[in-house]
Amino acid sequence: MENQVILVTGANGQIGTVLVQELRKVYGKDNVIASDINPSDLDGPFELLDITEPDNILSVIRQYRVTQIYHLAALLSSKGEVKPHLTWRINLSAYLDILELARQENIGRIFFPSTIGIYGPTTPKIDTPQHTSFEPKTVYGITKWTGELWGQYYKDRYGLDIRSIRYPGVISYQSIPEGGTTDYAVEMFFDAKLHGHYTCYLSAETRLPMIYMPDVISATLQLMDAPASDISLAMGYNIAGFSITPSELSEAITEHLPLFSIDYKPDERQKIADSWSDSIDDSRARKDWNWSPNYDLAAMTKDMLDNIDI
Ligand code: AKB
Repeated sequence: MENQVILVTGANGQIGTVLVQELRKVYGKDNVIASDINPSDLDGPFELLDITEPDNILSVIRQYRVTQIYHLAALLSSKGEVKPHLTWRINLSAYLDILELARQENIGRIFFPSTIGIYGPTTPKIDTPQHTSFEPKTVYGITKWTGELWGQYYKDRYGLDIRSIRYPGVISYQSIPEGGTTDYAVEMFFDAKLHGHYTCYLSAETRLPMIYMPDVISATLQLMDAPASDISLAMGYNIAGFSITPSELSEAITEHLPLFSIDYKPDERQKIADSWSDSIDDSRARKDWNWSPNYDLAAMTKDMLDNIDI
C-alpha cells in the first residue's frame, strides 16, 4: 500500500521491535513512526510518547499526518495483576483516547492486539471457538476484552476500520518479554543457551497456545492489508500456531542441546495459565483472510536456537 504513514505505540515491546522493522521494509523507513514511553535505539523516526496523554498522541498524529495506528502499548497479564489501575489506564483508557482521536482525525485503519488472555475458566479449553464465553480472571484480560468491544462499537457507530488479533503466547529471539504468563517459553531458550538449565514458573504439563514471531508478523500484516470486504470482524480474530507444555518445549530443546535440564517451581502465574485455553480454533481467520501458520514446535525450536547468539 502506498502513501501510508503509520504510528506504532509501544514500539519497544516484544512485538513492536520486530513489527516496526517489518513495516519499514514495506512502507519505507520514514513512513513508520515508532513511539514508546522509553527511548529507543531503532533506526528511523521515533517519538517519546506517554500513551496516557491524549494531547501528545494528537500532536504526533498531526505532525506526521498519520493514516494508520498500530496500538501495541500495553501491560501484560502478570504485571497487570501487580498494577491493576495503571493497566486499565494504559490498556483501555488510552485505547479509547486513540479511537476517539482516530475518529476526529480520520485515521484510515487501526490495529488493536488482543490476546488469549480474554478467555477464562468458563471458556471451552480445547479448540476455543471464535465466539464463546468470555469471563477473564486478569485485569489484562478484562482490558483486552473490553477493548475488543469498544473497537466493534466504533466500527458500528462511526465506521472506523478496526482490525484485531487474539495473539497466543509469542515466542521470539529478538528480545526477552516481560510481565506476561507465556514468557517462560522465551526464557527457557535463553537460559538453555546461557546456563544449560531453566527453572520454570509453570508446571510441566501446562498446555498453552503459542506462536512464533514470523507468523505473528505475517498474520498482522496480512490482516491489515486485507480488503475491508474480506474482514467480517472488528473484534479480535482467533489465530493459532501450536499448543505446547513446558515439558514438550524442553524435550524439543534437548534434541538440540542434550545436556539441557529443567525443573519446575510454579508461582502465581500458574493460576493465570490455568484459566486460559489449551488450543484455539482459528477457522474464521483462515476463511476471511487466508491465515495459516508456517512454524510448528520443531521448526520454531530450530530457528530460535540458530538465532540466539550468546
Ligand atoms: C501474556 O502472557 O500475558 C501475553 C499474552 C498471552 O497475551 N503473552
